[in-house]
Amino acid sequence: MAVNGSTIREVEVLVASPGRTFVTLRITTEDGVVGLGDATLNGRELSVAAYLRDHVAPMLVGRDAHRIEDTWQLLYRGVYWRRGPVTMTAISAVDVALWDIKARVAGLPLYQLLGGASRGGLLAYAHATGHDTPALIDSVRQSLDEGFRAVRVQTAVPGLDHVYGVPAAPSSSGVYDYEPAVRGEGPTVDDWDTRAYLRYVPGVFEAVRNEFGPELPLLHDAHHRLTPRDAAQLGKSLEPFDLFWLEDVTPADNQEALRLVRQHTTTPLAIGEVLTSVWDYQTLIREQLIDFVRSSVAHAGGITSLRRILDYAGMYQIRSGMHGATDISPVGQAAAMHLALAIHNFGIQEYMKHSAVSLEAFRTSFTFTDGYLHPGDEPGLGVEYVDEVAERHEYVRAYLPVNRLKDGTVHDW
Ligand code: KDG
Ligand code: MG
Repeated sequence: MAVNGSTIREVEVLVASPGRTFVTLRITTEDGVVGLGDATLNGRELSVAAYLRDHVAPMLVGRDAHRIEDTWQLLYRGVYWRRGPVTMTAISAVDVALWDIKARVAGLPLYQLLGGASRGGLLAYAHATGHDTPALIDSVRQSLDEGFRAVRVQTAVPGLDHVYGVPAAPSSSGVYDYEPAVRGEGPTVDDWDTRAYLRYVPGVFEAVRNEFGPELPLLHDAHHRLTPRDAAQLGKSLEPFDLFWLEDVTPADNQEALRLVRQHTTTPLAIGEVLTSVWDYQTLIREQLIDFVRSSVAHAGGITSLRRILDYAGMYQIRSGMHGATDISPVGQAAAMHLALAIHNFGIQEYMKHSAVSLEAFRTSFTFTDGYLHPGDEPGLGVEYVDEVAERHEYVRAYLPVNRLKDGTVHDW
């Protein structure tokens, strides 16, 4: 292949733990234009790093960085083994890095290449959490004070010691970071009791509604832990509190499970942060079993692929609600914002702020004003990777927690 300015000269896989672990792909062209992609797969980070370093990088060097669609197809169809989070996270990182390069060469913010802005800003939701209802109400109020206009509500459940979405110990900061409490030898253990949860949660939403009134959009994440019947009961019992969405009520592996849930409740449903391709959504979208697509740019094959999913969803009035927890790096979050600004069927954007140390390693130009995000107008994604800072934070192995029932049985987390 003849070398020209846009030929890929170098592909680097950068692994560091500035506050938490991120894997970042950096592609550089012969002209010295640099593109970044987020390759972080929480708790399994090194598998994607190896996939990229050992298998993908050698294929990319010498290719034209502008051939984004062809590169996507090469890495998807061309390897025979399709889908799965490791492959799709690797493809995502390459795709986003190439879009970053293309936009930097054009001298335009990426959203301009995706069709331009469809709105002025992106309604974002915060995470609120508490060990009891007064603490949760304080946490919601804190989010509103920070400017948020939509809030996800997670709560401890009496009788359970460690529950998804609630900090390990009562803490005034209320921070829950999806970084395991203990880095190192193995996962920490959460505990679970569906009946206790189903009894408790409606009262929490009643208290939050009573405190903040009917307008505030409220969201909740059941994090894959219910059967379809349990999920139907939860959706029904939350109807009086008018949720913006109820997320991941059943394990996302089984699309048909949502049929039963849908038949029994009008509470809007969001699903998909572990789904990685349009095929994972085929039944969910075609049968209109969901209202929001939760996949992230970082795990569902990048801008090229998530846009395909969202265009398909748009035909069925299903909107975006891209995953934006802190394990999506600032690169992945910026990519989400560019895509979300451009598409027509935007719904809401999750926005968990990164720690100060993470934001020293990634210099971002996106903004959060009065509850709305904007990706900014720097050329490309608008994110710079600061090697000197990242290199000071060596990789530390970490695990997501596991979830067990009272008798010790492993349950969905
Ligand atoms: O890596 C997993 C986390 O990002 C996930 O558990 C967070 O469910 C989540 C959410 O809705 O942000
Ligand atoms: Mg979730």
